[in-house]
Amino acid sequence: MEPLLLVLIVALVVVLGVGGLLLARRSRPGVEEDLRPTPPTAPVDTLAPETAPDVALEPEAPPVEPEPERVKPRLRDRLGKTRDAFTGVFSGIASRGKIDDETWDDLEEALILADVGVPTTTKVIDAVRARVGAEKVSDPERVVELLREELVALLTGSDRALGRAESGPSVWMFVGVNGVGKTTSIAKLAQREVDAGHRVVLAAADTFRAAAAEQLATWAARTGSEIVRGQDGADPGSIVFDAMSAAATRGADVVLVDTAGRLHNKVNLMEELKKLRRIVERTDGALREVLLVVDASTGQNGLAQARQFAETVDISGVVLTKLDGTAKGGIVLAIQSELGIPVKVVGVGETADDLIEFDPEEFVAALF
Ligand SMILES: Nc1nc2c(ncn2[C@@H]2O[C@H](COP(=O)(O)OP(=O)(O)O)[C@@H](O)[C@H]2O)c(=O)[nH]1
Ligand SMILES: [Mg+2]
Repeated sequence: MEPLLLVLIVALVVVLGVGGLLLARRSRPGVEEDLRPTPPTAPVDTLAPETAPDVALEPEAPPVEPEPERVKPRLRDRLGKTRDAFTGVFSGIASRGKIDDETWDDLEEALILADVGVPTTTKVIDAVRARVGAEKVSDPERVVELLREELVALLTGSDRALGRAESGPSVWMFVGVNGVGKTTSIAKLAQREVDAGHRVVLAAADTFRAAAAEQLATWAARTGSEIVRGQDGADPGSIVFDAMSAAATRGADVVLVDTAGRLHNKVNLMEELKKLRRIVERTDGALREVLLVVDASTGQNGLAQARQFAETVDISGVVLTKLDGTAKGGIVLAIQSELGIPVKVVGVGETADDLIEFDPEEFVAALF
């Protein structure tokens, strides 16, 4: 009789234990929170399993791979193709020794080819021409210098700092079409914030694509951020709401909201963004940025997209991605001058460190 009793007791303990675990996991039906701060480099699934209470905890598992060296990218080094396109033209102009129609044609062509766009190109060239006339300039090198000054002037004067709430967590929403780099940009800004000693919560409100939350969770683990995510198809609004409450409870500094880039039609997408915005705005002063993410390599198409978004959702700034490897970097100028929306940060690669604060002087200097 005794072994049977023992077996029964063991079975009871196992059933109770498993039941308890399941209950704990199901207590929040819609939204699951994973708010454990994770070490910067360890992927979630390599975290040590829970150990029995009387077993000493290992301080921290040593990283399997050596950490890749973190380098701060320089705009100058990453702007390659746009830079090459410009510098060739400028040295050609300077070497011809005089200012003539060809000078202006070459300048115009360089700007158009870099996707600065016709209105902005015309505006800039006209301004340079006027100064060449007024200052009686005859040296073509001076023309290039004046162009440089006009480009800087076109870009300066905007506030590019990302907004901070006076109290409580600041919410930054990221919007834009599919594949432009929203999730990656969130990772980059999360990394920057974590490096600055801030506590970051990522809200996985792109529930349209099954893999989206998974991608964000990987970045959360890599950057040392926390994530609030839902089951596939969960309501993005409830995720945003939960992320904001979690952030407030835990004293987080920023909540970065990842949103879907594609719904079955544009009207739905825009309506959903407006709804998310309203949810954030229920907390006074929390919404500090609605950042439109634009892929620089799409050039003038990116500008058209930006215009459509800006007409429907109030955009506070642009994150311009993929400026590395494109010759269309002039899109920065078009966005700023045609839409009046400041480019706040730029993406220049695929790692969490490949982010640069946009600085007009530095950008223009990198082109020349
Ligand atoms: N070269 C480069 N690739 C980028 C950059 N930003 C994002 N990407 C890549 O673009 C692809 C789409 O990015 P993702 O963040 O998933 O776009 P989302 O659909 O808007 O969230 C991924 O392969 C990223 O690695 C960038 O600044 N430079
Ligand atoms: Mg995404």
